[in-house]
Amino acid sequence: MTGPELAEAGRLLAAATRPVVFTGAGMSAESGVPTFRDARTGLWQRYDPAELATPAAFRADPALVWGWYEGRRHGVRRAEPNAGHRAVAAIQARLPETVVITQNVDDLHERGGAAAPVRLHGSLFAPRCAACDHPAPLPDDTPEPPAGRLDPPACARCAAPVRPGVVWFGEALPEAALAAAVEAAARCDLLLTVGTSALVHPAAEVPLVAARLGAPVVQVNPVETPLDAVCAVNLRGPAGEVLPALVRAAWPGDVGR
Ligand code: BV8
Ligand code: ZN
Repeated sequence: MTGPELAEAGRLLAAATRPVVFTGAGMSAESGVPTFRDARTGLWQRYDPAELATPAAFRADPALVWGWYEGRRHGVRRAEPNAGHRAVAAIQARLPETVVITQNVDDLHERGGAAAPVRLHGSLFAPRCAACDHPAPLPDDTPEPPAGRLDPPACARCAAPVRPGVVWFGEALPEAALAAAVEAAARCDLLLTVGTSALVHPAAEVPLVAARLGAPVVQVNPVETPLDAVCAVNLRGPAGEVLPALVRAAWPGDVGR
């Protein structure tokens, strides 16, 4: 990727001191982690993810939902951070006040070198009791992903089923994470939104907070999204290619360092 858009985005990044990097499933697509829209294979492909990712689905069929999440966790463990994740870490290394805010439940930002992303929708690696919230140990890894339903483990404290540590539709986001995200977006001098369709709320409002307060918003996405209108620059391409090019455009001197 070259051209005036990249040069302009590079200029905005080089001028920033406290950027926000806001990411969605597209950030991990090139690592082989399916985006939310196409996150279902096998038994689960006949279910709408927004249906599966709900407390009601877990109550109705805990083994179906637990199996789905264990399959996703299995996949993420076998995935590697991509050049996009590493570029985000490079931005943070260059600008220590960078705040990474993610909707993703994978751990690829951390494995890509980014420090403490703000997790709006939880993590696949933080199971807890569905009744008493007692943290539960991660089940051992298995050579093969679960082929179908898988009974969730029982809570060590109250024996209720253990659930994935993610935020389901209809559930409130973790207050501290949402507050940190809104605060970072309100004080940022650039917001980079990467690989999100910006359809799920309240997360989708984070880039709008930055735009409303006058910070330039730069979008990285191969296709148009509802955020296009508020963006100073739209970089149409995959994160794993565009983000390294953006870092090179911002800090040409760093190439090869
Ligand atoms: C709540 C964890 C209330 C689980 C997730 C306002 C308006 C309308 C609706 C609502 C509203 N407020 C609330 C709602 C309801 C609902 C909602 O937003 N529904 C939507 C569907 C309309 N929101 C909720 O239910 C939220 N909770 O409101 O609670 C409440 C309040 C107080 C007290 C009690 C209750 C909770 C929402 C969180 C749900 N959990 N994830 C799990 O992962 O299983 S959401 C999940 O879906 C993800 O985390 C993410 O947020 C979303 C998927 O979006 P993306 O990440 O953007 O992925 P997607 O596949 O859509 O798009 C990928 C993009 O990447 C595409 O644009 C593609 O072009 C691009 N791409 C592809 N490849 C690449 C790429 N980009 C770059 N590079 C590439 N290589
Ligand atoms: Zn319990």
